[in-house]
Amino acid sequence: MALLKILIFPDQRLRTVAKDVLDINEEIKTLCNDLLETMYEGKGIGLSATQVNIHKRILVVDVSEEKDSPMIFINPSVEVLGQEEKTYGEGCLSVPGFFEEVSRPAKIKITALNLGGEEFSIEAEDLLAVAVQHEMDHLDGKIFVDFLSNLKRQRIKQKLIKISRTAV
Ligand code: GNR
Ligand code: NI
Repeated sequence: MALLKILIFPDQRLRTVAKDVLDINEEIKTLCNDLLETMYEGKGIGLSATQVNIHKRILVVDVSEEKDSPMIFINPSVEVLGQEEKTYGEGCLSVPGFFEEVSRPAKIKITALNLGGEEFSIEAEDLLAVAVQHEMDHLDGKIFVDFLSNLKRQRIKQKLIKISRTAV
């Protein structure tokens, strides 16, 4: 097990579009475990491979209270169910210290591969739907700040650049 280094906005590597996983081998299994460990260490509810500079279509989430329900999605796809949208105050381990309201489809169906290479589908709403859509965006090079006004995004960017300059 290993903790991975998380890229911080506005790092351009966060803009990379991830590629499908072609073979679920030991390297991929280790990566999934390392993603979960890194997510738990960062007190996150989700993490994408993109955020640790590995541009493969893998995301992990755990939205449980007890932090005992890890979920792994390989090559995930999302289908929106219904028209309802919900707004949630989102944060991101790649945008530390900032929380902003983002509106997204309330109910989705996720189809993905598990570590055994088997396809599965689940329906999600509430925090799970938010987290999976937030992570899916990362795999496509998108970040939640993209949904904010240019002014807000610019302010967040300048503050994080300043912090990264100050930190050693
Ligand atoms: O830990 C996280 N919390 C969170 C809160 C609201 C909406 C999305 C998230 S995901 C985030 C972890 C993260 O950055 N995943 O990419
Ligand atoms: Ni994020």
